Amino acid sequence: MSVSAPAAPEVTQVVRVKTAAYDRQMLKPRILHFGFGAFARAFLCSILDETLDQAGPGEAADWGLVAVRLNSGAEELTALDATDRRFWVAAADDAGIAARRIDCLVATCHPARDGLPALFGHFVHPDLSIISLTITEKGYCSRSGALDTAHPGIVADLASPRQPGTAIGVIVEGLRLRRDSGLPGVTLLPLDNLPHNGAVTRATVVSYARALDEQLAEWIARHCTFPSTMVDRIVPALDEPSKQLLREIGSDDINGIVCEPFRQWVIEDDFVAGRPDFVRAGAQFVADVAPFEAMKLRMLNGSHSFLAYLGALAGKATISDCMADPLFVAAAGRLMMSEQAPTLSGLQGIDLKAYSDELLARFSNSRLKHRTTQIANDGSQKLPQRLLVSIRWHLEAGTPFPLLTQAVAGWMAYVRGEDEAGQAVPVNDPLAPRFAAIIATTSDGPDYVFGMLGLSEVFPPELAADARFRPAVIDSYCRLREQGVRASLTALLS
Ligand code: CS2
Repeated sequence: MSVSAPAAPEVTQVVRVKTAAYDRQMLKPRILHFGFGAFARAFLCSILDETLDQAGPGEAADWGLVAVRLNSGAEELTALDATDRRFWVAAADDAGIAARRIDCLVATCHPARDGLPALFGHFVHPDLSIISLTITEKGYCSRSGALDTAHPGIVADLASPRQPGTAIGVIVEGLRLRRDSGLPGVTLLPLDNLPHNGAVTRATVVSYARALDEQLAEWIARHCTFPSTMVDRIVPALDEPSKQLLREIGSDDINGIVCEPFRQWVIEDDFVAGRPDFVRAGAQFVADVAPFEAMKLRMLNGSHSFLAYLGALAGKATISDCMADPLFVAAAGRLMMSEQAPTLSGLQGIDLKAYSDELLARFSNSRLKHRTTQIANDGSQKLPQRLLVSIRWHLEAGTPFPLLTQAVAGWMAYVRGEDEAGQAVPVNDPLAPRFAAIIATTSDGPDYVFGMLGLSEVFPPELAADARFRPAVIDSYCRLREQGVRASLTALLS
């Protein structure tokens, strides 16, 4: 089956359509990507494809990508194979749509479909240079930046390292085979919203390897690199609203992805086996990504989580629905400028007010149906770097942080599984069974908040016990439950 180009839509809007100019026959399996979901397609693949298009004369445009998924989604990879591994990325906003056909995929692989040996075959390919990751926060099996040795997936993989199930276990076994084949090291390139994601990847991979084989750990540490990156593009899951938009522009591509036009990639230039010149597609190489990561995680992702929990509780289905409500716009703007921006440093030349205004405009993009309940997923993995790090900053500085507290209280209310109208909301989180146990054994109020603060994976004990933080969360939570989201936000903004 081929992928047909979007046709001109009936509605009045600008639609631009582009297909790759480079020679697909030249592609080699140089990038092995884990976690091939919507974000990888709309971010890494679109940047890679544009980079390949702009290769200079005589330069080999050979950076093909192998798409891997380890858990769900084997059928999505099979659907990609059926379109010759081509798919459309439609960058949409209220001004129009720019669609590009992506050609850079050279293979797909899922161990449940193809077998583990097929996956490990990609590790021992001499052309492999980069292993990139969009495995979400929980995929790193880390706790406070180090390998979580009690993680059930890690425990299982360490007991049976030749049959791994986690990304960390698969990568280490794959690198072992690579080393044993006498091949050189590779770059491990994380693209997930974790602070110091390169260092976290290094820590988890090397510690896991060390638990099995000290020499392998040494080899990885010496021969592989782990650049940190800050990634940014809003890409809703490929669900019905995205498919509807694709149909509106005449695309019948079942693999097509809708995202926003904005894209930002800031990368540490530490690649051990070469890299595409991503600068050609707008990426920025810097010596230290940390200030950019902190800015994006706190300003964008922090307010995303704030809007997701409080918005979902108030019955708002999407982020743009939140932005249609002046109360939520004001609250998100205040959170960014009064409570997140002051915590940032090392960002010479960046105007944080302009950044915050741009974020509010991006959130307002009504073409993206970015569900609040999607962003609400995995809060236990997201709160520390999006909200709690800033709360700790304010506690040290002695400054107020009412909206950050409100977001934490909103999360606690959300994971009870119902919005304010009593409608069920999905609670997808690795700690969901723990939430359920706390809900079952506490009364709804301060008792429940105490229980939730006892989740040491989320709240470091000294934060949970802090004499300013603990009563503030209890107050916020109780007000939220008694008066609702609107009244609580109105009171905080007055
Ligand atoms: C979102 C992010 O789902 C979430 O948690 O906050 O996926 C967000 O859309 C991206 O980080 C934007 O770059």
